[in-house]
Amino acid sequence: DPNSFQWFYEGRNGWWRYDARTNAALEEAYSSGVPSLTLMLAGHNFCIDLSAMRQRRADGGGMSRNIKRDSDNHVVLQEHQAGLR
Ligand code: V3L
Repeated sequence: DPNSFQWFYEGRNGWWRYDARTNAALEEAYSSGVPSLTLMLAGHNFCIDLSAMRQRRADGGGMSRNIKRDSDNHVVLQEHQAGLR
């Protein structure tokens, strides 16, 4: 859907897409003004802070990562230009 949005978390070499279910949960939280949420991802609870636009494991371990929200058509164009689509 070119009018939809995709959320990402930052990795060492670029941005990772949140999975579709988490993406939908983030869109729901964002559009209702929820400042942060905790979700189970890859076996850990993560606190995703939509005010600070960062995520981190709820137990304080691991990395604090930047997150971003981008229009999906923009992302598809970037991936097309990079030869990924
Ligand atoms: N969705 C799914 N898995 C996640 C997420 C998320 N939003 N956040 C972290 N993990 P941490 P580089 C990531 C995983 O933040 O080298 C990537 O998906 C996380 O996986 O490190 O930084 C890559 O698989 C890690 O396995 O504390 O680009 C991998 O890191 C684990 O949860 C390397 O990415 C701990 O997260």
